[in-house]
Amino acid sequence: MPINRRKFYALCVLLASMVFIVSAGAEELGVPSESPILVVAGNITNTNKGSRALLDRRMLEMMSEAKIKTKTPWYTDEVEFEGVSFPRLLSEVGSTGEKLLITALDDYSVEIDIDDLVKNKAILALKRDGKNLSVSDKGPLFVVYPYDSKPELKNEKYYARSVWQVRRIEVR
Ligand SMILES: Nc1nc2c(c(=O)[nH]1)N[C@H]1C(S)=C(S)[C@@H](COP(=O)(O)O)O[C@H]1N2
Ligand SMILES: [Mo]
Repeated sequence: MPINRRKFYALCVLLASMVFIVSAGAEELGVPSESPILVVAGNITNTNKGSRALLDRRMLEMMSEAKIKTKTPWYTDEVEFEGVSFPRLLSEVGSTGEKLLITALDDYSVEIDIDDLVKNKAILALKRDGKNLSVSDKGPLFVVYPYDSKPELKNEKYYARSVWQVRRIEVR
């Protein structure tokens, strides 16, 4: 089939629009269909409620691709956590910041450099040993580090950054 110049341009425009639609879709955060369990605020570009990003369990499960198998100060045996890596979470919300203020249901909060979370491969865990973390078991969301991966993580500094019952993250 001969392709003339007109057809070639039309094809280019079509391909360019397809690429545009796909990439725009990738940045779309979506909206929660259940009660949100996490609010992300601050320096983010992908929002779904005013200036904030509200995420329900389903949305977080879609992003959940990270696992950490480790011993911890909280359980006798080694456990396996499953959840969302910080690079994934922060790309979904379009983070433009450098630090996170992570706040829990009991109002405990801690500010952590994003670089530290990423370098040490911390995750925002949704599950432990295949089961959703309940509020009575440090859920629904728990910041965990792979404590067994480096001696410096088995330390009060990192235990204090292991925020359980997380409900809000402010990107600063
Ligand atoms: N939600 C919440 N997470 C928290 C804390 C807290 O008080 N509330 N304390 C932190 C500190 S200082 C430490 S050392 C560990 C201790 O966890 P534990 O109290 O279950 O031993 O959790 C961290 N995460
Ligand atoms: Mo602590």
